[in-house]
Amino acid sequence: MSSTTIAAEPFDLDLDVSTTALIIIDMQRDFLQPHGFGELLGNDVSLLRSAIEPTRTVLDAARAATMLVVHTREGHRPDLTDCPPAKLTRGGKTFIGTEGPMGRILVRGEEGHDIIPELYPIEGEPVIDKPGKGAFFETDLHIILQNRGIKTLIVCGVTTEVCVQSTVREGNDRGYECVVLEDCVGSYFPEFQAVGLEMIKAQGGIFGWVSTSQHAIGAIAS
Ligand code: TIU
Repeated sequence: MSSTTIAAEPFDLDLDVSTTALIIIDMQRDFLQPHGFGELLGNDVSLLRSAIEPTRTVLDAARAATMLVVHTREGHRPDLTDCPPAKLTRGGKTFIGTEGPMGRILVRGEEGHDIIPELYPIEGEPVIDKPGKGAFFETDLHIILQNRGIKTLIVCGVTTEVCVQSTVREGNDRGYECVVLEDCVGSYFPEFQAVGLEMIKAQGGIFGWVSTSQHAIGAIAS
């Protein structure tokens, strides 16, 4: 047991490093790299890229502490049979499965679907391929966490108001204490970044906590 406290909002949180996992959400090339799908849609990927370096420092600390590290990727089977029609043709436009700058968009096995080199998983770190925004929906994340006795999730990744929030809401409902690191998450929309973080910690931490990479590293290393 290695009990510690992470400085967080709306209040500091006690955790045990042995029952804490680092969850890195969808740090995929298509969302983060210049000339990827995200940029093709007109987004400024630098707003997401600022999360890479702080996340890497937390990842290093988690690996040094032999914490469970889980990576997720949003995407679908090449035949798209796991992609709901409502997602596939949203707004009358079809992006998923079409040819993008780094292969078929949001399709497993394609270059753009994979995780950026800076945060690439190493052996022993589960990678969760998820068809939805939340990492618990139709995946084996919950049983992986249960089998390791995980109670607390430290959450990084993109985007703050979409896949990060969906995952934190799902995790909170399953009984996990979820801490989002504000400098390790990113949004294409600065106002959503700010409000997305506010929502989590409002009302006494209605579905989680917000902290920073520095506080997380301090807690993990203590
Ligand atoms: N990973 C994730 O958040 N998927 C998205 O589609 N996010 C957007 O903000 N579009």
